[in-house]
Amino acid sequence: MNTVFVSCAITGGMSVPSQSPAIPVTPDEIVEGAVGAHGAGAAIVHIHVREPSTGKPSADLGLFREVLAGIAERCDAIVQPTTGGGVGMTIDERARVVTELQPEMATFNCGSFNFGIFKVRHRPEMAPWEVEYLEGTRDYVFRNTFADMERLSELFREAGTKPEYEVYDVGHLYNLAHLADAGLVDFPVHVQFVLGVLGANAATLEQLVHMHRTAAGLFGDGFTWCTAGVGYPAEFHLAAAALTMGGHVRVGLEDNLRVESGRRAASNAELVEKALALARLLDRVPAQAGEARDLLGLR
Ligand code: KMH
Ligand code: ZN
Repeated sequence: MNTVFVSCAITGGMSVPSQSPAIPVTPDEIVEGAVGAHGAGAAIVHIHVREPSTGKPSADLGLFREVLAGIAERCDAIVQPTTGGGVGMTIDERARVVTELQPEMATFNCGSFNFGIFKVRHRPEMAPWEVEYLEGTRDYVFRNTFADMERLSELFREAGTKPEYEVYDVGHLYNLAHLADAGLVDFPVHVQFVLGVLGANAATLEQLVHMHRTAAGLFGDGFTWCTAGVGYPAEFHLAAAALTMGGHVRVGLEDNLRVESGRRAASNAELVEKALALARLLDRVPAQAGEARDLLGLR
């Protein structure tokens, strides 16, 4: 309970690179960002990939292969690719990273919902595709139907990959309970409370407590959990709440670009350092990747 791991979401799929020069784009930059985050104390690195020439979010298996191998060569972090993908990707494209590369862990999204990033400020330096990508989310549903989730559950099991269940709203916990009732879930589960997405639940203490209480009612002590607050200061407010309540913490440029209210983060490592400083102030003991593997029951 006193040990805490920090996960770092390195680049993301629901942002465009002109939002910050710190967002890693090429495989080398993503590997560098992950190794830096791990060096700063992150036990898990959460990975999306982008087309190297444009920075557009991608689900290309070759890019995932290159990035996962590059990180594994240089550090011991738990490498957790996404199956969330980005706008316009099918569930089969999104799942291939699990079926083909069999990572020890990957994300598993627990419901369909609107996922709007159109309120991101348009900057003059944005390429036309970036503005189009942001604006396109006015009409975007992040699709994770029951059929998708049932299929994905089987694929995770076949691959021996542990899901990190991403819940963005309280109903997603009931979807997960439904999958458990159908025998598609192995306990203990690891749940990520992702709060602050436009289209899902808010990044407030009240909603975190409500969702945590709901999870405890559904799963008893059969779950570990983490928070990912989207935006600033949500990322660090939820981190502080999780540290206080016994949860784990995710930070990273996927979710938030600022390290202080008036200052953009220069790297993922800087966000990890701030999360770990908070952890130490609150007497939580940071876990290395090996201890996080034990906590999560990874192979
Ligand atoms: N993009 C985040 C809001 C995933 O990659 O599967 C949620 C996320 C999910 O990280
Ligand atoms: Zn992600």
